[in-house]
Amino acid sequence: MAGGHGWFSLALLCCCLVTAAGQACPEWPPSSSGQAVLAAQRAKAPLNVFTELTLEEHNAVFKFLLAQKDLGLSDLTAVNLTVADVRISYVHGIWYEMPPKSEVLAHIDKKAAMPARKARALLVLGKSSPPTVREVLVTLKAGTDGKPVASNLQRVNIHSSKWPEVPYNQRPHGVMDQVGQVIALTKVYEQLNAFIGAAFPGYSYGESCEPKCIGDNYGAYQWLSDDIQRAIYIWFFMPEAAEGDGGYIHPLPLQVLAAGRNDDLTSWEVTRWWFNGHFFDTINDLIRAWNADKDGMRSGFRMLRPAGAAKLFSNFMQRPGPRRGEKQPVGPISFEPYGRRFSIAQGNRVKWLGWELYVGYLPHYGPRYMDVRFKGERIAYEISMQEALASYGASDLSQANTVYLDSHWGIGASVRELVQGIDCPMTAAYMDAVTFYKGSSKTNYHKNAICVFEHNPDTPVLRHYSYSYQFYGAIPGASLVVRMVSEINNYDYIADLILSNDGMLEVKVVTSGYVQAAAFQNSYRKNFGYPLMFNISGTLHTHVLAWKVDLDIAGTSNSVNIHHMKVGEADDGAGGKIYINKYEAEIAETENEAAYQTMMLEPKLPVVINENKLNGFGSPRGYKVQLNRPLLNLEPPGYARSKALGFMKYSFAATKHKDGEVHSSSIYGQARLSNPSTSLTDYVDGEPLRNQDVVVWVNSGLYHIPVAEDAPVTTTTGNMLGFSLVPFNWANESPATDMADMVQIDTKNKEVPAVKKAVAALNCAPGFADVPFLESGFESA
Ligand SMILES: [Cu+2]
Repeated sequence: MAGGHGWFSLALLCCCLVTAAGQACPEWPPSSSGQAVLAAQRAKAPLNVFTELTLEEHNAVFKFLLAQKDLGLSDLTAVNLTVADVRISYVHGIWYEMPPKSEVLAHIDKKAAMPARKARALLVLGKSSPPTVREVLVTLKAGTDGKPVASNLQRVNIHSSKWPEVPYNQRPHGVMDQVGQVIALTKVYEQLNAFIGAAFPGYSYGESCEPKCIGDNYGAYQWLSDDIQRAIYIWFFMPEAAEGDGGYIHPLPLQVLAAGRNDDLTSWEVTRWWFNGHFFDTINDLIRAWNADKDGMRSGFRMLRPAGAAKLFSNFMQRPGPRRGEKQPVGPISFEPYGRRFSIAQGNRVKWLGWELYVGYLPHYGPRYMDVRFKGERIAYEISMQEALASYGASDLSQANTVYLDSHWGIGASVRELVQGIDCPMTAAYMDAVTFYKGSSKTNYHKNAICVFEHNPDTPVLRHYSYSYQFYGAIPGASLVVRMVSEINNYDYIADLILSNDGMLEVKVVTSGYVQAAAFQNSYRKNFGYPLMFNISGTLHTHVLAWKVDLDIAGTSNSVNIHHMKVGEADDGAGGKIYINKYEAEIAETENEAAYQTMMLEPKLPVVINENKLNGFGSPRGYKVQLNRPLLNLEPPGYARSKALGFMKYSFAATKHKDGEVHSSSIYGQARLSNPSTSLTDYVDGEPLRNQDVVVWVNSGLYHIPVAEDAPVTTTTGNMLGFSLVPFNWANESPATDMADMVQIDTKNKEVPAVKKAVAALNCAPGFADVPFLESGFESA
């Protein structure tokens, strides 16, 4: 945000000088309406090799797939699904198939023709024999009318030749799973409704439940055994006082497991019950125990509900009473005195102060940024999100078994329109996203789902005020943010790519939204979480975000130079021994030497370098990979459910680029945690890494212990995950030194032209005319 006092006060002394020199105020440009400007640009932009599939391309692929009669695909929007449709065949997802890196580089660096545009589609083939899940490629070309036409269906492996297809019951969660859930609950409806009426007087469940209804919601699902290949954990909630989506924190102490023993939906049934700390195999067992008041489960049960003003706790609405900041309801806002300093060309290519990159996304994995360049040189070929994990701890049935791999649920497909001025500053420009995912059988057009804006960090990026009052020099900080926000049901992930004017790049994700809550039990205080309200609690969960960073430092021949932090010895000047810190820099010879997790006990600073390209002082040019919050998986090695969590086995891993090693996690892990089609652990297999095309895999996470302040929704402050890429002998000095807004003042020359230029606009900004530059003056003491 603009408007830090230090910056403006600094500006205004100079601005008086500027005024004395007779400079006029700039003419303010019209307010930036990125959407209005860019919508026209986007419509005209020709496709480039990094353009994600357009609306028309998605629709062309879908139409082409439906026309392949041998696939027997149905358009789910045109079918009235019945139980008999358990084996329906449909398109679950469509996305752009990025061509192999070698083809892309030949095109963008050596002017080879643009590789053929292809789409990848995920097909759930319930009708085929045996039923299966398949991925196919489709080629896209412009038809005679210029509109895209799809052709040439190719079957492709899902990950490697080990995974030509995926077992049908490992398919992504789809509408038929919800049908199974309804069938299971319908079988026990009478008893369940009777129990709900007894345990929660006045409430009922099902179609004629009005006016006091109990709702149900499904959480994670799992492949439990070869016998039970689809199982969904369901929890019940009370939707009262839940305006603003607050049902997530009104759970009842009632949960069930609904499971299908084979792919016959009519076989689905509730196989396990949990009520307020007690487990049962059948509803009749539960009712019998309730009636007999076993272990005091009826006489000791009190369901306290919030009343009056307390009802607001789950309700994300404005509170009554005095409010802070009421007289000044808007804080500092961004202002671009000379107009926008960034541009978006070709619909997806962002340029700003020497930075250039292509913005994209995948419907499952989320944001991906391609061909990231600084001062004309490629820094990274690809920076992309790979996974967002939320894994819960609790002693109940549903929370304990909740492991979400959000790529499965669609990180990129869960974006929404961003709210101007709140989600992004008023100066932001917007880009749309188009996705086809989650078996929706339609292309979803997410307007203004990506925003781009310049941000004033209000801290100089370089700064020195001489001790002897002789000199002041500073370069204002400046950063460009590309932002996408995904709402994965209850949770919100705000994902930023942040570029700085000194060549640093940061990836940052903050979280908000509702916690997934459970019935609070006193034992939870010590292990799983604190009450949000009476008998409601969130439970401990781990968030882990994983990324792929394909760095290209001065070309694709790179190595990983690991600075191992050590203790050494030195002389104290009097013949005594002192201990000092030192590093031992070692270039990793193999992938295994560049994959590790012991960040705290054996500190390491990994740098991706080009051994053959030196800076002016003989150091290999490089970028440091700074892990901002790495997190380890505490589950015991070999634990079956950890197999799908391979992306968090290492805090840092570097592998040789391979076209077949595209992602560190798999959308097919969720449905069977013990058998993912992709795992980072498979990539670290001892290959030589020196002078290779290095790809880095990092994660960042936090332990979220829910507390009262998580209501109504989790705060973004403090919940930051990410990593940074920092120039490390990449240049000969700070790359920020060529910024035009450098401010330089010395006692001999107070009016250097750079000062005038940088501060003229600030002088003209309303409200700052009388703010002195330095109250004590800039004189020798
Ligand atoms: Cu959380």
